[in-house]
Amino acid sequence: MTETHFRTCPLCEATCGLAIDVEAGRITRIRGDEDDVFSHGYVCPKGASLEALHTDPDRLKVPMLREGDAWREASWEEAYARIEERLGAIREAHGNNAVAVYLGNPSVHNMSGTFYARPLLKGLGTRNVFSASTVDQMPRHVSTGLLYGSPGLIPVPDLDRTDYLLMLGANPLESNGSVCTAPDFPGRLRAIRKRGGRVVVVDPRLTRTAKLADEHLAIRPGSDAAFLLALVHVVFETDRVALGRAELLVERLDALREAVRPFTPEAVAARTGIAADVTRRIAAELVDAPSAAVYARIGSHTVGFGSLASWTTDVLTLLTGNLDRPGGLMWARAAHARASTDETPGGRGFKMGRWKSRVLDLPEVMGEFPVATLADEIETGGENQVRALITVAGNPALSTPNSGRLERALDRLEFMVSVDPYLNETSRHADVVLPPPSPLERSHYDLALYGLAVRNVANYSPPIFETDQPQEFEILSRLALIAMGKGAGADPGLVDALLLGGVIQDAVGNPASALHGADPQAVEASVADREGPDALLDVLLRSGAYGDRLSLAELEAHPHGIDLGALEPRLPGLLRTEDGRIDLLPEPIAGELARLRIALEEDDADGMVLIGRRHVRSNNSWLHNVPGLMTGKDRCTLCVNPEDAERLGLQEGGAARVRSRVGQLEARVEIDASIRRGVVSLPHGFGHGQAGSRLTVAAQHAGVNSNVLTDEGDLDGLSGTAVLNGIPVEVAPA
Ligand SMILES: Nc1nc2c(c(=O)[nH]1)N[C@H]1C(S)=C(S)[C@@H](COP(=O)(O)OP(=O)(O)OC[C@H]3O[C@@H](n4cnc5c(=O)[nH]c(N)nc54)[C@H](O)[C@@H]3O)O[C@H]1N2
Ligand SMILES: Nc1nc2c(c(=O)[nH]1)N[C@H]1C(S)=C(S)[C@@H](COP(=O)(O)OP(=O)(O)OC[C@H]3O[C@@H](n4cnc5c(=O)[nH]c(N)nc54)[C@H](O)[C@@H]3O)O[C@H]1N2
Ligand code: SF4
Ligand SMILES: [Mo]
Repeated sequence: MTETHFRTCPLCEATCGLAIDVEAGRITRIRGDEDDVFSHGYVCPKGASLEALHTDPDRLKVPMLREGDAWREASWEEAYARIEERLGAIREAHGNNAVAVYLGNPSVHNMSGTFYARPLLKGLGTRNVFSASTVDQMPRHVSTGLLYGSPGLIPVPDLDRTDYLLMLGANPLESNGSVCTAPDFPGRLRAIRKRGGRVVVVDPRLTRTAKLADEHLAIRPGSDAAFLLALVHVVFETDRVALGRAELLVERLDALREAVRPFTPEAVAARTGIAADVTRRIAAELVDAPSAAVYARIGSHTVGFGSLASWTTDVLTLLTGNLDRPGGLMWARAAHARASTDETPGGRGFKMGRWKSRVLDLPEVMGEFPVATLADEIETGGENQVRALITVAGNPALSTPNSGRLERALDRLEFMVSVDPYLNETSRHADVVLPPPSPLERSHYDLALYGLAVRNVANYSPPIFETDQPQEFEILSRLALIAMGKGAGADPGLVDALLLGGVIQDAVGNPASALHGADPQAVEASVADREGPDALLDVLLRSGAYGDRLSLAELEAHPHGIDLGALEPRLPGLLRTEDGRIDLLPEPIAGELARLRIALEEDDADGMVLIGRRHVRSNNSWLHNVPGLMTGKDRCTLCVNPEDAERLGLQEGGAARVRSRVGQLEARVEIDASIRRGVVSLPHGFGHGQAGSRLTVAAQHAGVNSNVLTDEGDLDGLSGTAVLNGIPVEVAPA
């Protein structure tokens, strides 16, 4: 008998609904769930790979312990005991900061990671916290914090209603979208054009997304901030500022006008490679469009002025009257979010740099340091040196800059723990590896992504299969208890109780919550039969923005999800700046503007630069072990423009040596007219087949690691995010 389970795919940000057929305990088919309220049947090739992930013989089921150079399987109790002993000794001798933590990307796609990493961090009491955010979206958090007072209040382009989308540094036809949750992003883009709207893509490569657009601007890497500022300049110059819903909220409009005066389209054209008349026309189109949204992602953010670029996307949207209105940039209202206190703008405001990193004096942002400086903290002796590391759902050995140096640093650690289902390039350096269950063995609800969605949606999936492995929230709880000094044998339920107590307190104390005034013990009793994250989620839903009608039981009764409607205006109530207003020229931005003016003068346009790319059948570093996703031609190639290839003497399929300030590698050449002259592109997440790892399929498609070339010394000025695009390189035949 076939049973069909409906489940949200947890692999990327698109949150597609899957229909998974199971027969006698085995998956027989995975397809898109036609009835899913958000994705309507859309899937990408990765969705179906959940079966292969689940049955992957390389996926770990029991903890692995290092004995010298070899691995052996261990019981959970033995693994926790080893961790307690070693971490305890290191912290006792060297203090809390001697233990660092790195949280990787999948921890955001997983309720365990989202809820239970915090008690671990709290228990450890370390300032050495790092995450994939500083090789990704931290610039977006910084600009969001500066504009709206809280780094989580990120607005998204209202894709389904916009008349004009200016998209920079994003390739959703491969990535399926980022910091903008929109299943079938490609279809939503096509729909803009079908209803008579216009899509403009700014990217050094003529990507599949750019091909779908009305217009492609092949910008020079690293110059998006300059281009966007020139657009702002033109909006002022042509006197077309129309603030719309932000009219009574903005401050220092005149100061901004002055600050962008130098960034004329002519002044930035050499840097951006975009002709001044094109910039002027795009600005005019933006202001003339009935509605417009400016959306930028990783190609614009992981560069030297990434936070400035991110800030300018919002400011441009705001100045053209498109902030917080249908078709512009808008805010989602997630079902699990605190019941709305939208009526009262104001708050504590956004602060960064409250403390600094030990070695390079880099400011913390959102309580963490740039992962680019992790190696510094491990290698540099002295008080507070990092001697132990815990990685959760991360593969920094492949995903962070100057990975050659980081790998050497990992070898110097006195102790390392990885919470990870694989022995891979990172966990091979660990002393203990703790494997969580597969995605199909846990419940799922997209805590992080529904706050970034282009519609208000809620969808919960129960686990499909049972498992003997502890759930990841239990693993993280056990680590938290060790960190709190309660010992490896303590009851993990203590952590659940701690988290639940906090959530219930908020729920009953918040006047806007449907649980306001309820008896905390009664609320606790009402979720007594729910496990870990599910209990927390239920209380959040019942006390959230739709708490009068939503609960976990209600979501369980709707396996295809519940549509809560199109995005709605949220200003001014959601603003969390101290004065409840939007400062158009905060001091950190003024500083970046000054720095950019100098950089524009110093620009030299001669050398080659490296950028990254994604392929729809990849997911950063960790889906290369799925055979079905690795068929077809080699994807880890260096794309080179035909004119550059000829000038440099590179042959199709031949080997090129690529050298940067920090490293070098050899890659196979793919001559590709779609890439801008002077730019080469290599995907990240490859470089498999390392000794001590156990990724049989990935090792057969090893490829090379592009982060051997990226420079840990080159960071976005405000957020400390690594520069991963626009790396100066020399390219020659190998
Ligand atoms: N298939 C697949 N999907 C994924 C992932 C994956 O690895 N594979 N990863 C997921 C993750 S973690 C993320 S964060 C998202 C990222 O999602 P996206 O931001 O859409 O990422 P990319 O597809 O890498 O697109 C970035 C684009 O920026 C361009 N670019 C490079 N430098 C510049 C520049 O200086 N300026 C401009 N304007 N463009 C530039 C590149 O050519 C590329 O086309 O994707 C997610 N989805
Ligand atoms: N050059 C260059 N570098 C980049 C990028 C780029 O565009 N160019 N993109 C950057 C971006 S956007 C990101 S997000 C980072 C990603 O950087 P990371 O998050 O460090 O790396 P991932 O490749 O996502 O590795 C995820 C790890 O989590 C494990 N894992 C998978 N599922 C689970 C789970 O449920 N629980 C646990 N505990 N572990 C799990 C996998 O086995 C793998 O080891 O890479 C960044 N690096
Ligand atoms: S686009 Fe693909 S990987 Fe992303 S959620 Fe949908 S099916 Fe999963
Ligand atoms: Mo990412």
